[in-house]
Amino acid sequence: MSVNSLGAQERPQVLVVDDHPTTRKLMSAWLELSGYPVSQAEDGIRAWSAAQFDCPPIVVTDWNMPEMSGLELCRSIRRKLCNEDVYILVATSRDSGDDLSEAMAAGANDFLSKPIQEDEFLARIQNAENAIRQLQMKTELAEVDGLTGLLNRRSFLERSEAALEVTKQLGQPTSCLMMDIDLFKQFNDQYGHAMGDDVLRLVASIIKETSQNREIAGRLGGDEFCILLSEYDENEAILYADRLRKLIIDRSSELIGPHAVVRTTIGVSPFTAECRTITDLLELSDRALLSAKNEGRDRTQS
Ligand code: GH3
Repeated sequence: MSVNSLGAQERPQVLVVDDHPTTRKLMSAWLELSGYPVSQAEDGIRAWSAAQFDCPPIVVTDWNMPEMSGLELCRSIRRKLCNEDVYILVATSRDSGDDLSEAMAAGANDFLSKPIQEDEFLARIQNAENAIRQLQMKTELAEVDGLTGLLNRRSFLERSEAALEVTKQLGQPTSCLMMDIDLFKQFNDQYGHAMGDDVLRLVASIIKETSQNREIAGRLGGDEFCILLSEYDENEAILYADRLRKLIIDRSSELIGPHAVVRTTIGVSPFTAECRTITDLLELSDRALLSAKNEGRDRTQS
């Protein structure tokens, strides 16, 4: 589902399904003129094939179509794809109260009577877009740490577990990095909690800046950050950790001043035969972190 990637100015993709070419083309033209990316399907079967591959966030479908009706398409998206996030609008010349109930029971979000008027159609589509944006916000709020914008503990663990399964199957290395800010309580006491928050945001922004597709980063709580590094062996992970620590020292000095440089300690662990799950891997990097702290902080240790 593409809600996760919908930018503020970006219109969501709409799939228009209708076996009547004139109606399908008319709806598509209205949408395109309003800036919506549109894909078209001339019947339910073709729409279902497209939806299984990559279901757009909004589907507008006719009801009566040969072989697979609009309502069968609704049921398939909801039950076979288990996708509750797609907004489905049924546009039909059937307009009794029973028809409306039947469409809703099949999983439609909205119902539009034919012949369709442009203003009403676009208003309903705007309504669908609003619903999708709200869903996107809720999803982000549930997954992301509010202060830093990194993943929260729960979603970090979920995503890391999935990524770990992939690299395990492909036989690629994976490493994990656990980072803690040195003497952060003391920092808060000296410079204030608001400045402490700035430091947490700074650390997160450096992590985001230095990571791309192979890294999953989360704030596990307080001043503790964790990064799962897919396709990194132990040495590559240590190099990455040292680069992060140096950037944090440099940037915090620019942000606050050379008297208040922020230093961090990082524990690194590779995924080895002795760990089976993401929790085992995190435990290993946590142990490495503890050992690095006991050695005097401000270092990376594996
Ligand atoms: P050590 O080097 O041994 O890890 O010591 P520390 O002071 O960094 O670690 P400790 O666990 O004792 O303290 C963590 C501090 O992090 C305590 C708490 O005030 C601070 N902290 C936790 N969450 C936040 C936050 O959201 N904002 C700010 N500013 N501080 C936070």
